[in-house]
Amino acid sequence: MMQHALALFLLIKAAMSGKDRPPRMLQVARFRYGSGCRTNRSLLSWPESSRGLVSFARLNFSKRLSFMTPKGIGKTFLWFLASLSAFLIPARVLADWEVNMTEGVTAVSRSIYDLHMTIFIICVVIGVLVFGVMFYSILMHRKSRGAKPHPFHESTLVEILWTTIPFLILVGMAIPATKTLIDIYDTSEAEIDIKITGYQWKWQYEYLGEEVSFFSNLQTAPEQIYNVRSKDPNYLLEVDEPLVLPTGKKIRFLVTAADVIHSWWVPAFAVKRDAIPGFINEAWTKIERPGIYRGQCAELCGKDHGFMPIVVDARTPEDYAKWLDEKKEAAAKERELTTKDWTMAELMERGKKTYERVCAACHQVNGEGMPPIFPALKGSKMAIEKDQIKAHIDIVVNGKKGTAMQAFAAQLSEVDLAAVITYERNAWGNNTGDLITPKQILEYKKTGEYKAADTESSDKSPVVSKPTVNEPAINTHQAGL
Ligand code: HEC
Ligand SMILES: [Cu+2]
Repeated sequence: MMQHALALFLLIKAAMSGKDRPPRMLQVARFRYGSGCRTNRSLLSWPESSRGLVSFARLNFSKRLSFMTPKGIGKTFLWFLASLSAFLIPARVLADWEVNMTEGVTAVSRSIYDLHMTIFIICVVIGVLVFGVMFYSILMHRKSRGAKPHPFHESTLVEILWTTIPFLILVGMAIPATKTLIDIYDTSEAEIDIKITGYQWKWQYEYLGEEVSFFSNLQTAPEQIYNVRSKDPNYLLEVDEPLVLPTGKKIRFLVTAADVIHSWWVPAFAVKRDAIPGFINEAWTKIERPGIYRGQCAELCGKDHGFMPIVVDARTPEDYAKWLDEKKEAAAKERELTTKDWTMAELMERGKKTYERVCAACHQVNGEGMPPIFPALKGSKMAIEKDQIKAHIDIVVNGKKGTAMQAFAAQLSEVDLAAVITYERNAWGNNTGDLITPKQILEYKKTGEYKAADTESSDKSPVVSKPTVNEPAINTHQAGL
């Protein structure tokens, strides 16, 4: 409110600054047409001749354009700029005037901040000195004051001075900068390794050596995005599963991407590292205070680039250990489920949930899709014909390149994959009776082969007996890295 009132006031001022009082107007007219102009005198009295009329019209014209004098233009422009900036700066920024970079919550972020301030102050001092001398010289030694240039040539002293002084300043800036830079890149002796993989449009976090891995998706409701509902304070900065990290431990991030280039950025840690497919970039942090820290993907990565936020939940080492144990337990349970013998009813129940959570956005809850882009699964050949089972598993596990149908191998567990495929083959009247087990999915992921269920197959060698069966899902993913 205040801000708009201010902007309006400034805008009116800008418009008014063009109007001049009448006496000045005449001066302006003289200035523009020359005092030697013959018509000027008759113009000051009432114009009688036609020539006078023309001049009068001219004067009126120039009255309207009086702000076109150099001074008038400058004034109008300045007021206009002022009102424009009042309009453009969001009220929130005016409220808490926060223009500097954040200090952050790590030693590195603080040393980056200090470095930034040091260099900034050096620049300000240099700026004030140089411009001070320059403006002083322009003002005090101007021609109208009778200043005479000093006619000297090639001063060795001056040349040495203006070479060595900047050189010393640069060296003085390079020393703290290099120290900070070396610190930023020193990822040695980390206690915890987290592999971060950027996907269009989500992040995957793997706790290396802990067999814990999960995806972190945007949680902001579409109603907020489409302005149906008012926006939360952390609009577009909320995820379903934050990255949980302990405080006081050196954590190394191994950053990569699965599709295009992303960038993992959390300002409070001063960590911003490009996530590039096929490369692993390193970064590290040591968080001092527990809390929730938010960040974003910082590399334009496609249409939902703004929809893949980062949330870090920093906890005390004890709380972190507890969380990790729970996560591990859940992961172990999940793996046990892979080898369990599933019934049709169990798979259907779980498949329905997975389908509605992951697939329904495109294929719709009723399985009818949105042809022609998102095919219907209800009655689809792939979902009902027996000899298409392998193709069905393949498209869900590996996706289809160049379409929105992505590979779900790394995103869903074997159980979820088996359940969702079973669900698709039996829901919405696709009553095939086909039951796809998690074991078959695991086998398919490893060998690319699909074996029909034990009852139909003569080859009875059970997949379970293979020692590799208990490998966590993340290993199959890592292999593809
Ligand atoms: C982002 C949108 C999207 C999501 C989410 C999605 N799909 Fe798809 N799906 C597609 C598109 C697009 C195709 C068509 C690909 C093509 O051009 O062949 C497709 C094709 C398929 C097909 C082949 C259908 C046929 O008859 O050819 C199956 C099966 C399938 N998806 C299953 C799934 C499952 C299971 C999930 C969830 C785990 C899922 N999809 C999630 C977009 C999606
Ligand atoms: Cu991204």
